[in-house]
Amino acid sequence: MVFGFFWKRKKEEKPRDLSVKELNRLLKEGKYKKVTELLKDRYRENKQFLEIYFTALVESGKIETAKKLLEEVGKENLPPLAVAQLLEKKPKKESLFEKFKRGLKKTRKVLGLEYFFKRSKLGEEFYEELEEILIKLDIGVDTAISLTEEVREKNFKSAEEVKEYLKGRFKEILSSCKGKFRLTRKPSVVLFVGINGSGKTTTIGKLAYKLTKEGKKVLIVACDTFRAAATEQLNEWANRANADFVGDKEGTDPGAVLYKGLKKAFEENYDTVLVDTAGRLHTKEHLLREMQKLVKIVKKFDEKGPEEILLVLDATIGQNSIKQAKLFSSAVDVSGIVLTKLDGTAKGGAIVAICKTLKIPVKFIGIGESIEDLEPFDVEKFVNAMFE
Ligand SMILES: Nc1nc2c(ncn2[C@@H]2O[C@H](COP(=O)(O)OP(=O)(O)O)[C@@H](O)[C@H]2O)c(=O)[nH]1
Ligand SMILES: [Mg+2]
Repeated sequence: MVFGFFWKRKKEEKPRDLSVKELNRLLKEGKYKKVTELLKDRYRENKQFLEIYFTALVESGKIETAKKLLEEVGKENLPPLAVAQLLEKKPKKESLFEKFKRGLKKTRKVLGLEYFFKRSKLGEEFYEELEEILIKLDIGVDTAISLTEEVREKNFKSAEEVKEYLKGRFKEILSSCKGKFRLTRKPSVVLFVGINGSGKTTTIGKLAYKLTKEGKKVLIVACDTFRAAATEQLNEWANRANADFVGDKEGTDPGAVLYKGLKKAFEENYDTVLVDTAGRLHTKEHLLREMQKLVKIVKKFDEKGPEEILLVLDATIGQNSIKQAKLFSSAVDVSGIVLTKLDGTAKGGAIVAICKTLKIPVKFIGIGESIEDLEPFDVEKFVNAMFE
């Protein structure tokens, strides 16, 4: 430790005494803001103050300040756990492309896409491995085989050329699934459907956050009344996203909750209504009928029905999600797909199979569990992030 770092306190100053014990107690109670205030001008007095101050900064999310301090004094002078925690936090200003890259890290890393295309020799072995990689990407076996065949016939000179060609082909295929999420009505009703665990509730929270940040007045309606925890979880997301919330107790008729929510939204001039639904009922038949019933109720308020019916699919199950999509599409007019958990899978290519088979626009992708981890699907950025 550089001793010069600590200021010598001037004699005439007689600050209120701060005991390390008291500060640690405040930390324990989670009063991080208070601790940072108390130590803001005094953390240089001794090492304990410095450590406590740094921990409080990290805990309270003052990432930039904490990083500056880390740079200034070095990690050897700070509590290792708090340093680790800080380093794990995502950089504040992540560009959209960086975000996509983070989201597709697994897809890229597990398959070694970055290295694969750095090879110098093209030959039988290369093409065989290429086919295998494309199959593992989960773009669909047929597509994997036919793309490999195409590449073979082109007689490219380098792996780099192959990569560029494939990127182009992926973009071509995916361009049929471009689709903007643009709400035009007031209120716009967005219905979220999908099986349990696919990420509906989380996606609603993330989307609500995006919309309220744009200044929209957002109402979230909890029609998954099958489980009590579902309503609670959604209510929490609504709070975090600064959206209003309508829900009822477990077992209430989802239609009744929706009616109540829509009435409020139409009377109180909301911009957007995000409707969460159950992902599992007693039978599939029952579930699909329930979705149809909810659409009918929306039509009582807006004869055109929901402006969007978004089907939420879990990317980690890869192409299996196609079956789910067909199931829901058989009952309601799905207008878009949200593909979640892309960050948690190497099957990022499944989007190609989904797109080819279903031709339903992908409106958003989920690339993490935090509130900012939802992005509009951008074909260019997506494909580039997958290969780079
Ligand atoms: N890693 C990751 N996890 C997600 C994402 N979206 C949702 N999840 C997680 O998936 C789980 C199920 O999500 P939930 O919204 O409750 O699904 P629901 O049953 O469809 O409402 C939760 O643990 C979420 O945190 C995502 O984009 N990435
Ligand atoms: Mg849910």
